[in-house]
Amino acid sequence: MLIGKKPDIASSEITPKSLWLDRRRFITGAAALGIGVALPREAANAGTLKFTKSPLSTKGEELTSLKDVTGYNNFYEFGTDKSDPAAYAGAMKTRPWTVEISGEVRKPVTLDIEDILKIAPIEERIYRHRCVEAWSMVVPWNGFSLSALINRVEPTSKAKFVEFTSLADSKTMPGLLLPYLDWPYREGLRMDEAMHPLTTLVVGLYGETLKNQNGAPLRLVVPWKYGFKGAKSIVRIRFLERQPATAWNTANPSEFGFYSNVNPEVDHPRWTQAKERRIGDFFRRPTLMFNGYGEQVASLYRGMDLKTFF
Ligand SMILES: Nc1nc2c(c(=O)[nH]1)N[C@H]1C(S)=C(S)[C@@H](COP(=O)(O)O)O[C@H]1N2
Ligand SMILES: [Mo]
Repeated sequence: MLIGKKPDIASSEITPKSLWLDRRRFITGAAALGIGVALPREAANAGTLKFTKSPLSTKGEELTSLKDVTGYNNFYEFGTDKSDPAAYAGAMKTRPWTVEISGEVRKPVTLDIEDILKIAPIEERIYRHRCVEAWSMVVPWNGFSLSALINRVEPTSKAKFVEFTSLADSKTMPGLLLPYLDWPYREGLRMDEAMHPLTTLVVGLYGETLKNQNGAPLRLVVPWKYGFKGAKSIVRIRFLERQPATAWNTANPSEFGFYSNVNPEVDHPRWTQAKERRIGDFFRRPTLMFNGYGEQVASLYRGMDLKTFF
């Protein structure tokens, strides 16, 4: 921008000094680690996201620490221990990354992650995050409503469900060798659930791009459903006329339903869902119907028996 005004000035002189200092510090650090220093200057800032605060955020809840959100994870492709994803997911390559959007849409497209980041303004959305294992967190996710992407590809009238497929890369994912699930990880939503504004495509948390263990570069978050509905590291979004098979429902249909709405009245066959342990707390707390989002989403299920459609 300044170049037009002062064509004689060297770029090093118009770069704010603080940036150069940061860059120097970054390069020194990278060199110490033996990483090549021929990185673009942007790399020094890679990871920070610009965002606005969403009115959809849950209020009055204490945030779970960044350490717990990034250190206590379920991502079975990297192992079943809560510490496995943080330990092993770093091997997954998240650039370049494309997402195939196909099926019952007028405009099927394969989008680069860089273009997905520009679909809608990134927001901070603080949501309760409830795992089917009866623990919970409160996470400041960064992302935007899935509906923004859906509107772009113009679903046909036949599109009744949306299927999400995660990456399955045997070179970097040791968990694929084990038969917990029928890989790749797949999840699904009914079209009206997918279009609900709370349903979020997440690209970051705590104002930084997602770490691999949380599902970089793109994952789903559906705050009124158990955490497993939130497929990580998504490579395909497909629009379907019929309800898709999902990884957990296929593995154990009596334990994991398609809907998976957080519901304290429908126990998992092997444990109660009436209470949960908030990570960081000692005592358990009562679980809220629809994870506390009933006011926004209960109408989606009017007339449905939620014990049958669990
Ligand atoms: N691809 C993939 N996505 C996944 C999982 C997984 O094992 N593989 N685990 C699910 C489960 S059970 C939960 S509770 C959440 C955990 O998300 P978090 O680790 O970011 O808290 O991711 C969900 N998405
Ligand atoms: Mo979970």
